[in-house]
Amino acid sequence: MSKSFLLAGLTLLVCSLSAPGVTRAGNPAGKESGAGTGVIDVHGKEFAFMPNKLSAVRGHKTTVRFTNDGVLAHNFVIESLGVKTETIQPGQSTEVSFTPPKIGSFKIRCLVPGHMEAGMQAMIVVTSQ
Ligand SMILES: [Cu+2]
Repeated sequence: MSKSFLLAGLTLLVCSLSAPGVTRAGNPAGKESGAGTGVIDVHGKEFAFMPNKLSAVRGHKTTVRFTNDGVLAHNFVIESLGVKTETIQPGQSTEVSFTPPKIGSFKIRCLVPGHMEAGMQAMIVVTSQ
């Protein structure tokens, strides 16, 4: 008698456990559309970029929105891809758009003298899809 009672309890447990999973699967996070918009938010300060590893897709237009969270002027440069923002002051933002023509890993730097050497560098990985 206790065995069938346990079985019923287990069945109930399994049903209640699987139900939320079904709900989640039917409701994909609609806000997570980074791949579609191609806009990457990058923040810079002394002396780092955040995030310090970006990704992009070859042949797909990518926009970087660079915000200066620091107390010095900074810029965002990917020399290998010909990408360069203006040097912006603390609290400012700027955007740069580009379409990576090749796959690979490319260095991102701040070209204000001394900043890259102090650690203000990052990477962008361009993949084929
Ligand atoms: Cu800098």
